[in-house]
Amino acid sequence: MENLEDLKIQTLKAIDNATDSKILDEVRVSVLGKKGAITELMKSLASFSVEEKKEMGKKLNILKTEIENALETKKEALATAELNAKLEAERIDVTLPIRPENQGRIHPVSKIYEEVVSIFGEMGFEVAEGPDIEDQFHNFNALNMPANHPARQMQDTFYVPNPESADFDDSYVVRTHTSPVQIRTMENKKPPIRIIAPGRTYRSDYDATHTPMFHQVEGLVIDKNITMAHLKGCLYDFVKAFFELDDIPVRYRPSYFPFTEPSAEMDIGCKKSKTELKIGAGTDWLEILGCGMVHPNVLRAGGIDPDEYQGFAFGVGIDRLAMLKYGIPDLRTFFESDVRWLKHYGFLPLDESSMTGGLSNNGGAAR
Ligand code: 2NL
Repeated sequence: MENLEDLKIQTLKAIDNATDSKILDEVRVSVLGKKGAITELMKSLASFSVEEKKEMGKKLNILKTEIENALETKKEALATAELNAKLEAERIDVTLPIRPENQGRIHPVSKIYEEVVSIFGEMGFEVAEGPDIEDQFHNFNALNMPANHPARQMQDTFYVPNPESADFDDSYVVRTHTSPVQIRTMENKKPPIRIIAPGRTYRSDYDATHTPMFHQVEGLVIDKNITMAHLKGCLYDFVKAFFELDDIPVRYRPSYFPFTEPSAEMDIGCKKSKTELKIGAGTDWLEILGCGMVHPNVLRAGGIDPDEYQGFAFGVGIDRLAMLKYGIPDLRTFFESDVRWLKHYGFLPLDESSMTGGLSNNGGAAR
């Protein structure tokens, strides 16, 4: 017990000399650990007299506190030094010029997204956005898809539990299309309405042409006396601008969507061969989007009187457009975050899309 002072001097010296937190921790264990010097001394007190116990116990406690404080101070100093060393090692000089081989690329989906927004923007459409997680009213019911409607099953929906209700009808969904954004717009805005709703959508599906997260642009026009002729003129102008062609054969095939009546699918003329797809000429057809006149029930759900107003709507898959325009064969590769893929199919940051500056800017950065 006489060498308590020695123990103190030695320990404080060891703490002072510790060059990293691992060594510091070894010092702590050697003194305060289960078999540490001070711990052992504390244990040995049991064999002392009451008086001695009191005196030694007090001394040991003071020493223990002193060492603990020294350890804590040193620990903080080491942490600061280690952080500074790390920051210094990872220092980046942001004023250095970019190395061309390391320059980032704009993802083809972002590129198409900007192109589509830019084309419809030029036609007078506003961009509307909404939440990825929706209630079933906005994602389904308001779109003329009541509970037990077969289209609900068709959509392979991801459901999200509602913490406030065990009733399945109250559970949320990750939106299966961007239509709920348009329902919300109808609820909040009086016609005339002319919006596009671009964004992420989700369905439980995975193969070469389907990924569980995908991108869609939907459009909605509502005003008095809107007819299918307006829809056809608008979409014709869109495909011409998008594929940068002065003329392009189009046809509409009857289709079915719960939210439109009548409904149609729009095809564009093309020439398909084993190795190539040429858009804008030829005797083959390529499906490009779905569209139709907004169903009266949908207008009513959005608070709009169908006897006073009519509308048309359409939905386009952005990822599919990107596959077509850039000849990318497998949709799954879009979301694998492979920088080599991005370098091949991506675009340089300054290749902004605009109707006046040119949409495609001569294709991808790599071509
Ligand atoms: C497709 C088909 C479509 C709509 C989306 C829509 C939205 C409202 C009301 C009516 Cl709020 N319709 N959207 C209409 C027709 C087709 O998408 O195949 N998309 C990839």
